[in-house]
Amino acid sequence: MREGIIVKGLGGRYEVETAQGRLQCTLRGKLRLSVERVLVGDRVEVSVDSSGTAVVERILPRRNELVRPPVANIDQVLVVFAAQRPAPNLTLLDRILVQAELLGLESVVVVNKADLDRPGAQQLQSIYGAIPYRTIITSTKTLEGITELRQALQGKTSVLAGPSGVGKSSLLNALNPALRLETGEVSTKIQRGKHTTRRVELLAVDQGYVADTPGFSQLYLEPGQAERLQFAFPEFLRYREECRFRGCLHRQEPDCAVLKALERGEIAPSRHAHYLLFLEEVAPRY
Ligand SMILES: Nc1nc2c(ncn2[C@@H]2O[C@H](COP(=O)(O)OP(=O)(O)O)[C@@H](O)[C@H]2O)c(=O)[nH]1
Ligand SMILES: [Mg+2]
Ligand SMILES: [Zn+2]
Repeated sequence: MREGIIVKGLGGRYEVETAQGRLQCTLRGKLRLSVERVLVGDRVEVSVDSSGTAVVERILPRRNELVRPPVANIDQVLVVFAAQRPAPNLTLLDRILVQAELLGLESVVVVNKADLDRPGAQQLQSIYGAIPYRTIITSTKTLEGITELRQALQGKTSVLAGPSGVGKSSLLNALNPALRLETGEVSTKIQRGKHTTRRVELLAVDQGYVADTPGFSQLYLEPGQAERLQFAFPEFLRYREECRFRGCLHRQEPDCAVLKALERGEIAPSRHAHYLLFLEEVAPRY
């Protein structure tokens, strides 16, 4: 048996990366019939017979799995935004970070296109670096930050998130030119995006993998999860014990330590505003 990782799946055929190279595999019948779907990112055992036919025999236990995009065994979410063009949408950025927190995934924030707006990039870094999220300022034009990004991806499986046009594919090309991913201007890409559905594929980057299929832009919170939401804002946690009321939702309660920290400038106003926005979505006040 050889062990490997599923990097691509198409029409019942799977590409598995092993220490001896890539194998084109089919699935053993019992795996085809099982309710559990085989996912990109799954670690598997493959048998190879004398004629060279490779078959996935077994899926090794999964650490985690994501529904959108469908990937297993994820280490982190790489949240990419641009300093400009398109201007950063912090509501969307926070939505993605909250979703990652609720799934128990680490996040790395990348502020790309620093060549277009360095002060803007630094401002984002000061907000998100303080939370703290590892925040990397990059530019595919000047190659700033590419070495640090490489280090952040090393040996991990990452899922990309972030809007169209921020430079996700350009960054992957900068890390591994052999990928030759298509890049383009925002307007043309949006039009094309309507007509193409891409499959998830794990791209090899520095002994790590990146799934270049953005998902993750919606926040799926069940109504009634209002109390849970605050735990997705790591910078709130050190204050909440000091709130006067147990179950304080840090909206306008008296003696709320989170609101006081906000007033002192220790919590970014945009972060608290988005917390309130998301709270309203999961627990509308009448
Ligand atoms: N000025 C500047 N433009 C960039 C940078 N990175 C990417 N771009 C451009 O932004 C556009 C969108 O890039 P792309 O990689 O396709 O973005 P994606 O949709 O996130 O994959 C392309 O025209 C790129 O040339 C950067 O660091 N600086
Ligand atoms: Mg792209
Ligand atoms: Zn409070």
